[in-house]
Amino acid sequence: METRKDIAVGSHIWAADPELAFIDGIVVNIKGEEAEIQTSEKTVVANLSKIYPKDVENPAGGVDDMTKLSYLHEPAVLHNLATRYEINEIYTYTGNILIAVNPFQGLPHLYDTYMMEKYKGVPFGELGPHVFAVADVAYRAMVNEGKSNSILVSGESGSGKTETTKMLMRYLACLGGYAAAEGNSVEQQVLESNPVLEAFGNAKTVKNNNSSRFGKFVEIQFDKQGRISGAAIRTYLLERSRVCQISETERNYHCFYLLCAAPPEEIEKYKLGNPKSFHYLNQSNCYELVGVNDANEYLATRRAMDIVGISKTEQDAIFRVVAAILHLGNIDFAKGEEDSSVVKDDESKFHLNMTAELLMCDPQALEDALCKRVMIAAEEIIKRSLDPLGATVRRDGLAKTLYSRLFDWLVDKINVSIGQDPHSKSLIGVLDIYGFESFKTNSFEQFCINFTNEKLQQHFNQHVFKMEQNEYIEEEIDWSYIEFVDNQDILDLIEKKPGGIIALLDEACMFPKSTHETFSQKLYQTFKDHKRFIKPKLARSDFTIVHYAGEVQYQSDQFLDKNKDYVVAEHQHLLSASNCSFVAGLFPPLSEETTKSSKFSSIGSRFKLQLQQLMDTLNSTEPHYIRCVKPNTVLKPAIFENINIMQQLRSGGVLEAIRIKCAGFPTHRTCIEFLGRFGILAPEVMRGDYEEKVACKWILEKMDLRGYQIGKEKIFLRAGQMADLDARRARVIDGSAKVIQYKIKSHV
Ligand code: AOV
Ligand code: MG
Repeated sequence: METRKDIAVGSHIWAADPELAFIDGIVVNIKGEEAEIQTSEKTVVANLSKIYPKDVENPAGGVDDMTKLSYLHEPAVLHNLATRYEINEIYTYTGNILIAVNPFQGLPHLYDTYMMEKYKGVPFGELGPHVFAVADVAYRAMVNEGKSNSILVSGESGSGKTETTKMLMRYLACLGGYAAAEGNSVEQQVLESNPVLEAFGNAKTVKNNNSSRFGKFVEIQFDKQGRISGAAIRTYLLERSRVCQISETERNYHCFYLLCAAPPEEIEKYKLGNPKSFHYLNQSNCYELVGVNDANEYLATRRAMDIVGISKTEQDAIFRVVAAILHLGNIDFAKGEEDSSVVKDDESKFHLNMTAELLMCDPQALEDALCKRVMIAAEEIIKRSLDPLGATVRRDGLAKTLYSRLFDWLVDKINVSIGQDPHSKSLIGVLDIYGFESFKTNSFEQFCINFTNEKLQQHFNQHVFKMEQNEYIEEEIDWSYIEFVDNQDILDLIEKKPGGIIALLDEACMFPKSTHETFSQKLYQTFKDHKRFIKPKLARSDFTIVHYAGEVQYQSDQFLDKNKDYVVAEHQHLLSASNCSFVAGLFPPLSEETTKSSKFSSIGSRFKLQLQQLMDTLNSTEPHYIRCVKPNTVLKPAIFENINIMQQLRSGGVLEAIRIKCAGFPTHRTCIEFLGRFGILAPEVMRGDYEEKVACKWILEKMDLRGYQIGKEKIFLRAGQMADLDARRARVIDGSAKVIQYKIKSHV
């Protein structure tokens, strides 16, 4: 291996460190491939391939754009973010990608109206990095070029995506808003859709006290004058299991607690009480959120519902369904005759009656729908009893179905009420979607979420690559030999038709004898040579996908169940017959065909389709990226966990973007900057009266560098060349210092 030209004894460097990710020091000795490094605390030895040159001329407060870093590598990026975070500079650009580090504290001046005014119409990059700048550039591009734009916000749970999205929407509403002639303005409705959706789609998790449990794409439509004229909200994959199952320290969806804190007359009407008395809430010991008053939130949600156009009658029906779900969860079953089950005791009977009353359906029919299964076998209808466990599963199934239908209803209603502008030619889409997830156990939800992230990552890579190329084209330099590896192979593994994992899962779901084990066997067989697929040692049905952001091991045991979307026929009959038109409306009658066909509807395939539609929309827009970073796992301000953040930069594609840059010409400098820094390497050139570009060329040739490019105004250097030049520059400066010392000494 070639020894490194850019590292020598005396070089300031970063070395990999297991605790801090990287530590800085000075090389004091080099032996073969090993360097001895003096840090402020200790001496360490590191392989030359694991050390990175450190820019000692970096400004004290860091740089507001990573591309201004002399050395674009992991430690420099991390150090720059840390330096800025320390002084509450939470935003940093990487070219036109905005990195936002969650401050975990209110920084009100950062988002006030003064700030909004300040960013209006100012060219990108002129003011400090900010979400408003991203929204502004998207808006201007849309107004000036009539082209749709999109802003994609990503990052792991709790990193600040939803907060960022709200700021973007607020800024866009401010730019495109105008006083409505009557009623609530479109932009007001768009903004108030957030608290409504959060009440029903957000919950406290271990990672975030206000975690969105669904993905969201808000499409804001504008008229020719650049005023907001309509909006459409699309949501993705609400987490259904939370409705009846919550882990310790987490909560169910906010709306349940809000309703339990409603004014007394409503509590009386819905026969509610302490949340501790409900099975769907008391599986976890957490009921309250620090700093949140559920009673106030209830009223605020009601007000937001008024604004988005949900009538009082509808609101009443919505909360009736929410209350019904709580009562439903309290119906327990006991063993009846033979293998049947009965409603357990008087208390359960009370809840059964309450559920029926709130849903306005017949209590006996409800009991039957929970405890019995109707089988249709050759012209004959057989009613079979379910055992208590079977009945409980049914009960939870009904709760989940009701809740997800309710959520979908809300989204539809908001869309209808805000209204779409059929004439709008340009829109700004804002995407707030779940980031890459890897837990101890990963199920179908993580599979879908990570699939989404693979899709978006591909979009991101292509975009970053294209942007890079555009700059090269503008500067008229040769870029033809730059390549990058994308993640198409992982996408094929997941979504290829036929033969991808989703297709195989659907096949398994349609074949009555399949189990998760036969499904996994099929995967092992099909992908035994796929380099993105691993059968974990010792695992019987787990499988691992090598995602772009790292390996994730999935437990396949619930994949088949979770992929099947069906409403139990008895539940369908029961609720479509409800005397409440709202409840009946949640269960529109099925067409003959769907009732008869035994074909199931695949959640995975539907999700894949939704995702494809989303990608099509995004592909027709000019994208802007915001990468949110969660600085620590304790959700507190001023704590910056290096290793954790490195992992996020890696999985969020920030480092991937940098890798793409590095594959080309990571350092761009204007000729003037270049001469200012490196003129010292060729004083004879500087003395001559050369044109700047020619002078640069002379210096680069004298230094014997290869592969760089000189554009119209900028010098483009390959990875490592800047450090190489710096090392030589340091030697020259050091040399002349010694000469001066010598002169001084000989004078004495
Ligand atoms: P997420 O959307 O990325 O997580 P949120 O946007 O809900 O994360 O942010 C989590 C919490 O961090 C918020 O409730 C705030 O307390 C705080 N926070 C985030 N951004 C800011 C900011 N700019 N200023 C002040 N505080 C902030 V999830 O929905 O869980 O993936 O599914
Ligand atoms: Mg969120």
